[in-house]
Amino acid sequence: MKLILGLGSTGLSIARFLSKHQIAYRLADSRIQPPFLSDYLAEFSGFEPVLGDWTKNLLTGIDEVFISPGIARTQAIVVWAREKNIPVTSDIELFSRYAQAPIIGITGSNGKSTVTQLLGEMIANEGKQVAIGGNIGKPALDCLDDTIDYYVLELSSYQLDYTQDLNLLTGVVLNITPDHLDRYDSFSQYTDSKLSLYQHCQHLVVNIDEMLIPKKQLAKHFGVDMPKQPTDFGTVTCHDSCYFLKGDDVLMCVGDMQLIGEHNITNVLAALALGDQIGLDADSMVESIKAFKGLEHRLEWVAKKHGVDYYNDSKATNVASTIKALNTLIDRHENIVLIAGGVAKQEDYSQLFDLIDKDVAGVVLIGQSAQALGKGIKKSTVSYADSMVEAVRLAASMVNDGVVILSPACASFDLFDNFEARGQAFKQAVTE
Ligand code: UMA
Ligand code: ADP
Repeated sequence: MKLILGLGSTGLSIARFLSKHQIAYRLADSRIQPPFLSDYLAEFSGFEPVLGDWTKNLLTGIDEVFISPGIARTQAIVVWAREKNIPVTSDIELFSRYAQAPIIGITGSNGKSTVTQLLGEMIANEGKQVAIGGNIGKPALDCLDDTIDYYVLELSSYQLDYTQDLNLLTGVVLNITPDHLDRYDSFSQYTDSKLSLYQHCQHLVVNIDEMLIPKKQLAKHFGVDMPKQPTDFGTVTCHDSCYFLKGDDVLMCVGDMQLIGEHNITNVLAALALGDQIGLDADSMVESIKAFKGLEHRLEWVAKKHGVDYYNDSKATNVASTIKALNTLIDRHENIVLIAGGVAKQEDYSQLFDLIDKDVAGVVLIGQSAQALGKGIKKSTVSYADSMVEAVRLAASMVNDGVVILSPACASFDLFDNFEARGQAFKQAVTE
């Protein structure tokens, strides 16, 4: 019998899959009211999950544990399973055992969802059936379908940690900057987790600008410079305009894409390199890039009100992503007010504080880390707010023309269910 741990979207997808294949399972969640309980009971009435604290008895008669990514490796149940030599496996590995079409894997600290979505749109633009899933939201097992030509999976380090076997046609580690350090013993352990993606790839796609990502022979490379090989992707600047290149061939002007920010140049290069690796046509990929508006909650322009542009970057849950967002706007606007805060993730915020003091006129801080973050900011004006509505009102009062951006550099779950709810609250406060 299998044991499913966690009744979130992953646990529910595993239960669906095992039921469909008539594989017996037990399902357990350490919470009494897990988030997907009512969905599960509506679909599987009569199969009561085990709710509440986990004991060793849960492992009796179990030959494999399928675990949700949110459950840490240090949890006693994981340790007990390993002591009993019971494999602990991710939904991603289970998915890979059954997927018939090639799988492309995308990981990294930031930019995963953007690249996953853009590559998916490139594949669809060639008339192929594509399923996009994994950490981006739709569990991989819910994507399984015999009509699919390609699967594009966003993979988190949590998912990779429980994946021993995965058959990826190609994949990329976009970048590695500190994140989730509450879950890892060290940054180096987190780095190893991200890099483990390459163990599973037949063909590697590598960002040559990233110091922490080892250069690989026989890989397809991309980076913000002239490509060294005819099959690599890069950029060139000529007469003040920047162009995407494959080898020496100009593909398109960077200014013709709708995405803004240097980080998105890298994201587009990654999607181009992956698309090329699986044989997509360059002209068709260029069409997709030009049409791509970006995802909600990622440097998303919301509205202009009384001369002030409002941006929602709620998905910026770590320091690196907020720095990228600020640098993008600093290049374009004089006055910037930042709304930040939430649950800080044991990161070093000093680089962000320096940038704020240098180039950000004012900051409004929210959430449980607000006071701690406020102590690090020395020159910019700092205000504190108890709600998003108050934060937006305060931010608006601090700027006449310029920009207000929500880019929290923190997780959302102190005040909101998730980053989407936080972004929606911001947009609602702006538009109302
Ligand atoms: N649970 C326990 N005991 C614990 C911890 C959790 O029983 O000690 C239970 C919870 O009660 C809950 C379930 O486990 O019922 C939740 O599982 P989960 O946290 O793994 O969440 P899922 O709903 O299965 O969503 C997961 C990913 N969540 C995490 O990795 C935390 C989703 O990524 C992903 O979209 C989904 O699988 C589908 O693949 C979210 C995320 O925040 C967006 N990811 C992190 C990130 O992007 O930074 C890694
Ligand atoms: P992920 O899925 O890895 O969280 P997203 O594409 O959802 O990545 O973007 C998350 C946040 O990171 C957004 O705030 C976005 O503006 C920022 N971001 C996107 N791409 C990059 C990148 N390559 N480097 C740094 N920050 C990025």
